[in-house]
Amino acid sequence: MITLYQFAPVWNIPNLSHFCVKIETYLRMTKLPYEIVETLPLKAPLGKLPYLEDQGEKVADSRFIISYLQIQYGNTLDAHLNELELATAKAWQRLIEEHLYWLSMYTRWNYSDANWQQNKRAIFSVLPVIARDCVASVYRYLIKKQIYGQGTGRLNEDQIFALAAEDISALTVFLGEKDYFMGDKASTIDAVAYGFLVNIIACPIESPLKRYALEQENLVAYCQRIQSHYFSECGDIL
Ligand SMILES: N[C@@H](CCC(=O)N[C@@H](CS)C(=O)NCC(=O)O)C(=O)O
Repeated sequence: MITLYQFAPVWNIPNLSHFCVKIETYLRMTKLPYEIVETLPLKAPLGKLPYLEDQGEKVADSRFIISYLQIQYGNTLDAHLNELELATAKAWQRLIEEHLYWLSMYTRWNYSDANWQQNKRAIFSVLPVIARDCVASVYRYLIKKQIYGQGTGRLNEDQIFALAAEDISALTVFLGEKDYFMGDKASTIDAVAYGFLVNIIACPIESPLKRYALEQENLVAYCQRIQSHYFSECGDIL
């Protein structure tokens, strides 16, 4: 049995981690049976979640988790895509995971005290009260260092939210009237896009990024469609 290690669920979305939702969505889209172990990144092989255990092997990093699952169980989800479509999907994946992700991270860890309190409660409430504040402060320091190192943390808010609007607009235009990113059938890029968009649109982290994304009716409907289909237990996204 595949075991997926991820954060405990909070809010009305599958997980507060964009990358964890990506993997759980992929598992549901491919109908692979799995069980979940709730944990924190401290114990993960690369210090990050998600990671997965299967047949005695630990696989870390969502990109390598999907490669592993494709090799072990077949790449049925993307079988209908041609080379150009696969290349296009890969470029979107990188925009979402390597750019939009950091803008979203900024809204959780840097942007406002209200957001930080939400984020802190969501992640660290699983810890004993005595350790919670201290671990949360250390983590906040480390994650803000990552956001600064990646570059987003060096920009001002106007610049950050201008970049966010560019990413969201690009996604809105590309999705257009389609049901899924690459057409009328779900593929791996939809596990990615849903994982990240639902973590912007449907969680209580307020910012111009969320407000702008909520204005894009097709993206909101897309998240609702995927959530209703694959995560009906989470209810409606809004
Ligand atoms: N490239 C990794 C990124 C995973 C990642 O950044 N996970 C975050 C949660 S969304 C994490 O565990 N961060 C903890 C840390 O950086 O200390 C992947 O694709 O899995």
